[in-house]
Amino acid sequence: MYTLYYSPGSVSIVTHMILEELGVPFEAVKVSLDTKAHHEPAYLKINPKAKVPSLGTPDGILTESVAILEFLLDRHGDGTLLAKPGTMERARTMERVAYLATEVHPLMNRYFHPDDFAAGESEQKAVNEHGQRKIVAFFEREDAKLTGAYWSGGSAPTLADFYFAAVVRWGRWFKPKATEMPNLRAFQERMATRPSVQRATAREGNTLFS
Ligand SMILES: N[C@@H](CCC(=O)N[C@@H](CS)C(=O)NCC(=O)O)C(=O)O
Repeated sequence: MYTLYYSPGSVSIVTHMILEELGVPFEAVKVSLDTKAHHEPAYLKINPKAKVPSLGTPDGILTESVAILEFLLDRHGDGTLLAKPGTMERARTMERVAYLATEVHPLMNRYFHPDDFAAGESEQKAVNEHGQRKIVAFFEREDAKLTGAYWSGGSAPTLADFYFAAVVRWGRWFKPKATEMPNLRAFQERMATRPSVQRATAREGNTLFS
């Protein structure tokens, strides 16, 4: 039995969707970033980095989305969401996941947390505005490229598509909204039909569009 520590709509939604997709038993524990629950002593004992997600496992707590996702899929997956180690197919999925996790997620922080990048108010405003331009350019490139059903080009989504759905969801904050770019909207609608996505988002009280 696993325990997922999540905050609605944050990057923990990726692990949440994958747990549902795998159909493994887990308990979902809300750690709301809005109420700063991630800074409470009880949670800091679970994850001293004060971030979500964290995953409680029979062998201890695991943090960092990429490590958690790889662990869950290696242990419970059938190779569809993440191919076997040593295959180029897996390397391509992980290449994409690494890009989203280490380049795109931090880029979003320029918009959501400009105070992490500059001290003064006007500098923060500049970080936020420049961040927005880069984020919109990213989504426009992605919209132009995503002409097939999924990023992988296959007929079924991989881990990279679940991660990307979380990123596109954040893209609704920008102008133009990523969720209204034609190919990204079609992708998001496709992902939203999956029962796993519906269960995870319903528990979090949101959707892939809200
Ligand atoms: N490297 C971590 C980053 C996790 C992360 O940044 N989570 C955000 C939510 S999207 C968080 O917990 N933020 C709380 C804070 O920074 O105060 C991962 O990929 O799991």
